[in-house]
Amino acid sequence: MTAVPNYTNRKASVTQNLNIAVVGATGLVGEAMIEILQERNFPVGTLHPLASERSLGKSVRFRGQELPVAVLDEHDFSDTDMALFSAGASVSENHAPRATDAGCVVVDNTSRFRNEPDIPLVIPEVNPEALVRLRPRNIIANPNCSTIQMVVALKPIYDAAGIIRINVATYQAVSGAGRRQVEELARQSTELLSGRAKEADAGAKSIAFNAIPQIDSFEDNGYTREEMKMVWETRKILSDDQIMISATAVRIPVFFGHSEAISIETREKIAAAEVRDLLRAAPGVKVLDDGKTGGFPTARNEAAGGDDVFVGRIRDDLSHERGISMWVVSDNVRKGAALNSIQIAEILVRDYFGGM
Ligand code: NAP
Ligand code: 3JN
Repeated sequence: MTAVPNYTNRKASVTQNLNIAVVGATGLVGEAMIEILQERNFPVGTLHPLASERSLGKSVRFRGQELPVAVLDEHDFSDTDMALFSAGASVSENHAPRATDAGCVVVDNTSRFRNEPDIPLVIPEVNPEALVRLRPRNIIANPNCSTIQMVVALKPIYDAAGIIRINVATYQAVSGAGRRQVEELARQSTELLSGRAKEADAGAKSIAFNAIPQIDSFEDNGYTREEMKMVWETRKILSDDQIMISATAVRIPVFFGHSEAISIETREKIAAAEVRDLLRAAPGVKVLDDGKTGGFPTARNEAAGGDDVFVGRIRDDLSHERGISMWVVSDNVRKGAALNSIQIAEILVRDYFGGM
């Protein structure tokens, strides 16, 4: 991993614990963030779980205590050292600047700031050095889940052989769209299996037993925003405006774990066996590639609930002499969102707040 320089202007010293706000604490991502803060023994002083008025009366469990969820609109960030935002882009738009104005550092899991040139967009295994640009905004953006697992798997190949072109099809779990969509898949599946399904409205697509080639809204170029996020974000993270990327993002009836079929064209010829060796040594990556029945990773069996990006089915692309194809799966809520944000926070604690 690239060393990250120390920062000046530290707000707190890490002999003391940090006061952390989780914005969107009752959501799938916020809930995973709180679990991971506990799992990784993050130096939390006070945890502020924040959500909307809808969550008043709810609580979250942290280190054996029930903490009441408070309303974001009413939270004063002046005593909060770091805020992990995961409540949608418009919430970040309205409240992240309010948090940074109060002296808080924001790790933002939404798309709101990802494409702004003075905001670092960080995957800790890939470009931790981008954190030197933390100032003056004090906001770090967490990439989209589909981008994160793809770039973690491709970075070692990019460094070794160069990558000119990426073609990717995603198979994305419903948890990527939030708690309500997880419940909707369960509801539709139960209705269909018990013969109680109603006809879908004209034009509406069911998620149970289906595959839907639209995630997020359509852009003018015929791609969806989810697909274009993969293009914009990969270029920014790799600092490479020339890399060509074409994505097809598909929602499938899986609860947790995104899968991706990726084909790349490298600058230099690299053999599948070499790629396997590179990826076996790569941070955050596990290779499971036995070339036989079941010798590959899947979302449900390997990825869900874990921290790694799994890679399998690594092979020479028969359609290009400098082509490699592979299958990549990871837990979209953990490495794709919550875990990546907390890994960023851990670097900030070590290099910005001065400890850990
Ligand atoms: P979710 O399960 O639907 O949860 C949404 C959370 O946001 C809830 O805690 C909700 O609280 C809170 N919230 C919504 N509106 C709010 C408001 N006006 N003020 C305060 N809190 C508000 O969704 P999720 O899966 O956790 O995802 C949340 C966000 O994370 C997404 O919108 C997206 O921006 C980001 N995300 C990023 C990735 C990624 O690829 N990096 C992946 C998934 C999600 P209430 O119930 O009280 O409204
Ligand atoms: O659909 C998925 O699998 C990933 C979704 C991510 C997402 C969902 C709602 C809003 C995002 C994101 O992180 O790009 C956003 C958003 O912040 O725009």
